[in-house]
Amino acid sequence: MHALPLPRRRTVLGAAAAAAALTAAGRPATAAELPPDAVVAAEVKAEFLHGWEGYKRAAWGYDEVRPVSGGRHDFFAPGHTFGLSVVEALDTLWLMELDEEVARSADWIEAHLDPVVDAEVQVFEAVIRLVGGLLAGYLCTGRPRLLERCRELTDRLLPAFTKSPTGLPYRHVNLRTGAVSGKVGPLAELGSNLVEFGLLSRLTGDNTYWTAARQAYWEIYHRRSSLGLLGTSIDVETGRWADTTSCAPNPPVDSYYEYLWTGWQLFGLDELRDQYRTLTDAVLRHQSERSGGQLRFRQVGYADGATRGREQSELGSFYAGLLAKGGDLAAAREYHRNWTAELDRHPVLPEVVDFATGQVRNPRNDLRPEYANSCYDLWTVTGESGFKADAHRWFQGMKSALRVPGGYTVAEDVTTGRLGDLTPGYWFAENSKYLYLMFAAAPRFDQRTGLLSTEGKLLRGAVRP
Ligand code: DMJ
Repeated sequence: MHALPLPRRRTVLGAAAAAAALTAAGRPATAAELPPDAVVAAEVKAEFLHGWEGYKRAAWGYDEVRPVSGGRHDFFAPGHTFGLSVVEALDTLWLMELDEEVARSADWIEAHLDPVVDAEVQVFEAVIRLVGGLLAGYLCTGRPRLLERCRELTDRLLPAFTKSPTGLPYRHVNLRTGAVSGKVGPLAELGSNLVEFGLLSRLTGDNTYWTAARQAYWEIYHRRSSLGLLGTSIDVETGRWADTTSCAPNPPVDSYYEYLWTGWQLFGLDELRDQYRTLTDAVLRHQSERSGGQLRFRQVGYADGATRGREQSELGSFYAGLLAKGGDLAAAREYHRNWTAELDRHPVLPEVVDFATGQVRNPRNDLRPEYANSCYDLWTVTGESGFKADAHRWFQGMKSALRVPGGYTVAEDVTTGRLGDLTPGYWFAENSKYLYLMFAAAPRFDQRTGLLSTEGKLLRGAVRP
């Protein structure tokens, strides 16, 4: 889903550091052994600031920092910055009550974020990261220009929907010219927009955005097989499946399912809840594979349910939290246990594992937040401190293995400890936020009504001082 370019410079963890990382993640703390909440919350905030200061020092105003070399990375288009990390960090900074940083970031966005730039952007990433980030920033700070920017940007993304014969969005759009490209899109890209577009329509009173996203959802749902399964990708011009494998909950379909549930929570529209239920029942029925109290999901043909693969991506680990929120708590626990067991084997989770053989298929770690996201969701649903212990252990693993003087970085190989050189923008939106909301009595977040997007953006529950 996120084709992160390979870092230019490579760093190898020293043997001692790698061993320390393995030890740190090797033994899970029990809930009773956890340090006091306030101590963990302070540590989480300090680590977030370590990454943030590293970004500010080396790459302020650029999309992403390369924390080892001190370089910068343009995420959307070479030669263009959207200040992605600033937008990603904004609501996290606000929740952590770092108000000087909030003001500095919002000022930068208002002065520099150009939504009309002559650049081709990936619609999905622009929606979940930039549109979502601007919406969250507006909800947190109340600064109207953030909402204006958000609307300007979304208007520039709309041709991806309106130029498509089916209403399913093209993958890319040029923000200045409106030219579209990329006619075969995976479900996560076609369908992770409902929440941001719906919220924008609600805030502006203009239904254009909501109507476009809702049509795309129905276009996908209608194409389910008689088993109730969906394929992986669709040609948006013909409406035909380009790949008929049901690979849920892995990428590149992952957040499509999440948006049905979050959309139902945010807008209370029964059709979203019903679509979620029908599709989730089918995934649980036809893709589940259990052993030793753990649940995994096979890849299957969407029409016949025949097995096509047994790989699982770290990105799919968010699904435990989604299953819990959707009422499938037993399955959620079993699936989460499978990822916790993976953490017994590696200091930080590898990108892809073959669960039939236990082999690592992709040894990278892209500083992803999905396991912590599930810990947070499972904790909010159950109130059980065991999930805080899981999150704490994950945090310590990340800190031990991926912390560098310039912030936090991806790993090229978790089995050898070889590091890369990038702090992805989502690290500022998600990793620390889930931890912070679990351990800090965050006065600016209403835990009862609070709702976050797939990118960890605050959609509801901001308590303004
Ligand atoms: C984030 O951009 C979002 O969580 C998205 O839904 C998929 N995962 C990445 C981070 O791994």
